[in-house]
Order: sequence, then C-alpha cells, then structure tokens
Amino acid sequence: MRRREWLARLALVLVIVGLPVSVLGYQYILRPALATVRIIDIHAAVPEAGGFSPDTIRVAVGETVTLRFAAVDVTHGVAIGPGLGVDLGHIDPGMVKEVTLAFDHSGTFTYYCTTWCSPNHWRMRGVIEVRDTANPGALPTPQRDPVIEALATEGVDIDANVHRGEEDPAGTSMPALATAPSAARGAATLPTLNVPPELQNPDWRRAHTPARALELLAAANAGVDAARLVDAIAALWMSAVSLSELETTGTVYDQNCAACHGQVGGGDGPAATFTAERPAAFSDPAYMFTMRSDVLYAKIRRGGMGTDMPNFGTLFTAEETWALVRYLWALTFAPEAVQ
Ligand code: HEC
Ligand SMILES: [Cu+2]
Repeated sequence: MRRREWLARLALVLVIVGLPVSVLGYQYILRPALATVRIIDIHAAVPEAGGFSPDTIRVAVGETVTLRFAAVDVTHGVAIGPGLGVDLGHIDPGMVKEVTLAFDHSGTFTYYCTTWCSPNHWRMRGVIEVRDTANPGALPTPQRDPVIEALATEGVDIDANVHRGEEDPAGTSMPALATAPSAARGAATLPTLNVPPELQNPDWRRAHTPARALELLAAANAGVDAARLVDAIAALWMSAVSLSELETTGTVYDQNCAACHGQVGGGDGPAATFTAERPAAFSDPAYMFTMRSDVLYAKIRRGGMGTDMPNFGTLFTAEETWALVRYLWALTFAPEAVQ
C-alpha cells in the first residue's frame, strides 16, 4: 500500500470513529463531569417495553437537575406537569431532548408521553419526587381536591351513569331538535330572554346540568321555542370562554384526549377500539346536557374505575383541568370554534 493512500485511510478512520466518539464522549463523559447540575438520563420506550426508565426520580428542593430524554424505539413526546409548563414536543428514535429544572418546594410531578405511541400510550408516565432535605422522611402528600370532596359530600357518584345531584330530577334531558345547539346563535337570543339569577351565576352552572338550567329557563320564558332556549343555554355555558384559551387547551386535548375521545369529541378516536368502555362523546349534546362541569372535572382528575379513562390529576393543575372542561363544552356547543 502506498504511503499516501495509507494516510488517506487513516484520516478517514479518524473522522468516522473520532467524530462520534468525541460527540458521545462530550455528552456522556465530559459534560456530566464538568456539569455543576446533575444530569439524569431517561429512556422512553412504549409501555409494553417498560415505558420510561427510570420511572421514578428523586430530587431535593433547590437542586438543579437536567433531565435528558431519549426515545429508544418509536417516536415519543414528553411533557412535565402539573403547572411546570414543560413540553419538549416529539422525540424521534435516536434523538435526545432535555430540560433543566429546579424545584423551590417539595411535591410530586409527572413526566408523561404526549404522543400516541401504542394502545397503552397513556400509561407512559414517570414520577419526580421533590423532597425537602431538611425533612427527608416526609414525602409530599397529594393535595386534597375540594371539588371532588364537595361532590362526595353532596352524594354525587361520579362513576354512576347518571351524575346529576339530588335536586336534578331524573328524566330531564335535551328536547329532540332538528339542529345542534349553537352558542353563537344563543348569544343573540340570550338578551331577549328572562334569565333566572342562578343561571347567570358561574358557580351554579358549574354544579348543574344544562338540562336543569333548561327547565328553569323554560319556566321563566313561557311560549319561547325550545330550540331557542337550548341555544341560550349553550351560550350561557360558553360565556367566559375565550378563543385563545380554546387554542391553548386544544393542544392539551389533542395530545392527551383525542386518541380516545376523537379530535372533535365523537368518542371514536383510534384508541377507542382498545378501551374497556366506550369513551364519552362530547360532541353529543343530548349526552352533555345531562353532565355537570364539576363531575367532568372530577372524572378528568380521578379517571374512571376499570373503564380505561386515565386519571389526569397528577398531570394538570386544577385550573388546567377547568380549561379542559370548558374545551369539552366547546366541543358540544361551539364546535366551529375548536375545529
Ligand atoms: C385511553 C383512552 C382515554 C383517554 C386517553 C382519555 N379518556 Fe376520557 N374516557 C375514556 C373512556 C373509556 C371513558 C368512559 C368511561 C368512563 O366514564 O370512565 C371516558 C370518560 C371520560 C369522561 C367522563 C364522562 C362521564 O360520563 O362520566 C370525561 C370527562 C373524560 N373522559 C375526559 C377526558 C379528557 C379531558 C381526556 C384528556 C385529558 C381524556 N378523557 C382522555 C377513555 C379515555
Ligand atoms: Cu409514548
């Protein structure tokens, strides 16, 4: 072999071997050694192959950590909640995405997959336990939820098929109508109606069904066409919902709910074929007319019992959950605003 050829080969080998070695060496040896923050590598695989590993990490209050996520099989997505606002987006196989965090108080946080990666996708979760080093034995207790407790006190069974409270007589439902209710049409009708004070109270609306509200509205507006009253209820349920909020929450819904409940709330997402029970159809006004916001909220946070409706209470804040509830109502009463 001539000398020049030999040198050329050597140079090539150096590039082929040397480049990855220096890159990997930097990522996995040099950088952790030089870093002042702890780097935690987390591998993401479909739940059938173990999900996140590790699936629990412990951090001290005040400690800064870099979480480095790598997808090992298919494309995953990673977000961390509640209330941290961390969404790393998609992570393709072989790709690495990271976030550096410091926690100023103890608590429990969840990293979760945001991409439909397998029928068990929603089981792909990991826990960050933030401990107070001054009090290492005490694990943060999960916060109590006043809304869910109030439902229990009222005697509302959120797992029953009919969730209405005592005062909502069974059998109330939406009248059969030729056209779907529309908040947009109702907004024009509302000022012409006599609206009982409780219906104007957001707290009352949170704890009552549209069906109950319709009864009261009909009693106060004898002779008005049922379709116009239903539209007015739709408008009331959509008051205080902004388009920009719907846009933000739409991303959360698409990432976490649409796989089962369907993009427009038809209850027919691609994962619906795998669930033990049929996912609720939020685009069905007759069904939603019998639902209360606080029950929807409780169901989202706590999940179903053996139905495959996951619990999201460890992923979202209370306010983010209410925003989801408002989004579900938009799927019912203002579908044009969320499509
Ligand atoms: C893995 C599939 C799946 C995912 C993902 C999922 N759901 Fe569900 N959900 C279901 C099933 C199945 C039901 C019906 C059984 C039940 O009520 O528990 C349901 C029921 C519900 C109910 C209760 C309806 C009722 O009548 O009580 C609400 C509210 C709800 N889902 C909201 C959501 C929201 C919001 C998300 C996203 C943050 C979500 N779901 C994600 C499967 C899913
Ligand atoms: Cu995944």
